[in-house]
Order: sequence, then C-alpha cells, then structure tokens
Amino acid sequence: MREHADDRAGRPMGVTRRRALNIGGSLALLAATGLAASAALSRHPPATGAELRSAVPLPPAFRVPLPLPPVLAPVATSGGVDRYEITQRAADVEILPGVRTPMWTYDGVFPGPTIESRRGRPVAVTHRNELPVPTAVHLHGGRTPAESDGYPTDLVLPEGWPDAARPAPGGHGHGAHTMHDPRAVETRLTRDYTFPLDQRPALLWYHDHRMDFTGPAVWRGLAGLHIVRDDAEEALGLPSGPRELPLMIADRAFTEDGGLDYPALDPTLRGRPGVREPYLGGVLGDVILVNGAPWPVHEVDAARYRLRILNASNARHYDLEAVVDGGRRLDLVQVGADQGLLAAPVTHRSLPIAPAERYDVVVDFSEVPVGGLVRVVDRTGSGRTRDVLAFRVARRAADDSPVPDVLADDLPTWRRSEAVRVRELSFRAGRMRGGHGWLIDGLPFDPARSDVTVGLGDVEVWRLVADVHHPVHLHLVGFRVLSRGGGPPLPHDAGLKDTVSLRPAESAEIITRFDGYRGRYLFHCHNAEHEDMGMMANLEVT
Ligand SMILES: [Cu+2]
Repeated sequence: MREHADDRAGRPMGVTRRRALNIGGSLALLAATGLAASAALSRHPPATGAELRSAVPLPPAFRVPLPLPPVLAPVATSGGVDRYEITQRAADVEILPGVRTPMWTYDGVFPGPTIESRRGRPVAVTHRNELPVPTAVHLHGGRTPAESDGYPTDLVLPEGWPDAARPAPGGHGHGAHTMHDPRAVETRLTRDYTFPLDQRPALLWYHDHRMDFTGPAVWRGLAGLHIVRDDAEEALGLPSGPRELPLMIADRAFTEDGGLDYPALDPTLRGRPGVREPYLGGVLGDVILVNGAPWPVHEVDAARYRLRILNASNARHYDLEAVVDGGRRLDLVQVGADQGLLAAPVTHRSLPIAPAERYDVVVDFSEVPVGGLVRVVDRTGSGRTRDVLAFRVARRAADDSPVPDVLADDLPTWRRSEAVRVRELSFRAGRMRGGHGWLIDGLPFDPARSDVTVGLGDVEVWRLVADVHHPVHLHLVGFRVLSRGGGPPLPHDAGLKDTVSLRPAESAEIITRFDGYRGRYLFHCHNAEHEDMGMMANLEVT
C-alpha cells in the first residue's frame, strides 16, 4: 500500500495513523473500528451483524421435534373482555437436548405462551415483572392505544428498583435516559395492557421494548406470539388445526455451560447499554431455533399446511426455501403478510424475511413421497446456519383445504394523490454518545424530542433511505409498499405490512393512513441492536 493512500473519508492514511498515535486512546480506535464495521457491512450486505460461535456441543439438524408454544387460557372473561396474566421471570429452559439454559421468560417458557384472540374482542393482559430489570411489553403489529403500546420508557419496575428520578443501581446508562422523559409512565411490579384488537386478523407478536436493552432482553427469551382471527378468514377454509403451524424463527448462541451468549457491555442489563465492537451491526447466533428448538423436525400429512412464519431474530435475515430430497423446491404460496391476508395468493420459490416480518404461507406436501424429508433452508446461510427446520411426510391423507383465488377484499388502496405529505427519512450509521450509533435523519433516539407529528386520519408517503439492511417498523399502523429503488415493489412486498426490509443503499416508499388512536408512538429499525443504538424515533399522532 502507498504511504499516503486515501482512506474512505478522503484523508491521507498517514494523518490518520499519526492522529491515532497522538491520541493513543479509545477515540481513535472507535473511529477506526466504526469505519471498519460499516465497510465490512457494505462488503457483505446480507449479513448485517457478526456471528457468535457456540461453545457447547450442538445437536444434529432435524432430530428435535418441533415444539408448539402453549396457548394461554384467560383467567377471566367478563364484559366482553378476555383477561390474561403473564409473569415475566427467570427460568431454566431446555433448548438444546439435555442442556439447561437460564433465560428470561414470559411464564417460564420460550417462546412465551401464545394468545389467541378474535378481531374486535378486547384483550387485557396483566404483566407481572419478577425479573431483575425494568421491562416494557410491546404488541408488535397491534393497533393499540398509546398507553398500552409499551413505549420504551413506560416501564414496569421490578421490586426494589429505584424510581427513574435516581440512577439504576450500579449503573449510569438507562436511569439517566428515563430521567429526561417527563412523559414516561412507570408502574411498579405489574402493569395492565389493554388491546382492543380492532384490526385485521394477523400473526402478531409481543416482546420486550425497554429503551437501550431490547436486543439482549428479547435474546434472553422475552418474545411470544399473539394470533388474531375472525370469521371471514376462517370461512376461507385454509389449512387449520394441526395443519396450521406458527413458526417463530430465531438464532441464538450458547456458552460452554449452556447459557445464552450475548456480547452485552453490561451482562446484568442494569447499567451500561450496548454490545462489544464486532457486533455493532447486529448479533447473530450459530444455532437456528424454531419455536425454541434447534433445527427441529415436524411430522406432517401429505397435505397442505399453513405456515405462519415470524422472524424473531435480532439481526439475522433469512431467504427461505423448501427443498425436497433430490433438490426439487416446493412452492411457497403466500396468503398473508405482517398485517393479515393478501388480496390474492402470491407464489414464491424463495422468500426473504427480515427481523420482525411475518409471512403466512401455504405449502403443499401432497406430492412428497411418504417418508420424504422437506428441508426449509436459508439460502443466505452457510454451514449449519443454512438449515432452519424440516418436515417429515409421515402418511398420505385426505385434504380438502383450498387456496382461494381471492383471499380478502378489505385491503386499503391509498393513492399517492391522497397523501397530505411526503417525508424522507434516512437510516444510517453515525456517531452517538461518543461511539458508534445507528441514526434516523442523523439523530439517535431521544424520548423527549418530537420527531414526526402526523394528524389523525392523514395519509402520508414516507420515503425511507438506507445505508445497510434496515427492517423499518411503524407502530400503530399498517402500510403498503409503493416502490422500491424507484421501481415497483417486490413480490414479497404484497399486502399490508408493518415492517419493510430496506436493502443496502436502497430506498423504499410506503403509504399509510395514520388512524386508530392519538398519542406517542414509535418507528424504528427492527434490527434489535440498531434499535438499541439509537435507530428509533417518535411518531406523534395528534
Ligand atoms: Cu437497522
């Protein structure tokens, strides 16, 4: 290399080196590593993040049976409202066969218990926090009043945790932030969340959303499913009962003693937020879990199945395909998106799924010989992370489930001409608190700042621009994807979405009507590490 070769910022290398020597400390190191991290990301766009390597022996693929999360029973049903109770607590969970993994859970299980609800029938959930840190619960995809939306400073404080006015015990990070949010509404030990569920039937999920600590808290196990149904969807006759399978995909890594590995700067998650330097782009695990089991297998009839897929990973993207012995691929017939049924089915050979996205897919196993294995693989994975789960076709069976040509006629058709405003919002790496950050329009999240204010009922177009992969999620509303990179949306952008996966150096336009409720909401990147490092902003509906 020439002595004065230019670096990416256009400065001569020699200057950079001298500066590093002169300062001799962490600032220059941070600048250099931040640059290296973003350079590495742009060279390998599909892998937003760095992978942890497990230190415990891992089981072979497709041996562990696919678990199905337990469905929670209401504790009371009165006045047309179903009431549930969930205790957030530490528990040892068997994820790898014969290995006990200490986790943070909803009700002692991972994934947390599934809530099954009906459109328009309100659900009230009392969460009790027996964890050692504050929590906030967000129902992702829920059309929820602001006070129950799990705003990141609306915390449920555990027993013995000091009020926000004082810093966290032994810490200096989180307490300091909540102090600056005069609108935070904290409760102690329990909190009642109310979900009207006046929305299209869809696969939603609930997860922790505490400011600065969402990534590690979800990684430790604070995630569960919530399915909304209605009569119209059931009347379609899509595969149901044992032929409808929720699939929560999430990667994790394990330490030598069977615990979950995560590169937190403060493993107690009580003080300083953030992750170690190589993981600033996102934390990836080398074990792919589906419903909490590593590379599971599920016995199926030779019939159609409805797979309700959620990518609950912090940062890992998947490009899923279903491969039969011999290499033939089965069609993935998409019937629904994040926010419910499509207008008509869309057939894919492979399906990219970013963190927090959901796809509702029908797969037909009827042509697979009995005994045959259908592997669901991630085309972007390598080595062991290429495998996700498998289906073993166990028997021939009758199947009268149709995939109707028309699935729904209630999809919003907002037009550009209806928009009262077009906003442009950038999602890029930058500097934050003297270190690496992920920023929206150049700013890290500040709960006290007003970022975007919309009028209730207004239609807006948002043009979202990315540097690397950013799955952008809006609370409260579903949206349509209008365009990608100046061209038409991709086939998997169909339907009503609440998370759009921006690809490197790509822009996308979305359109929505901000209706439902007034109040303070959020939009953010759903790469959980990006979110914790600033990539979140306030959405005020007035
Ligand atoms: Cu991001």
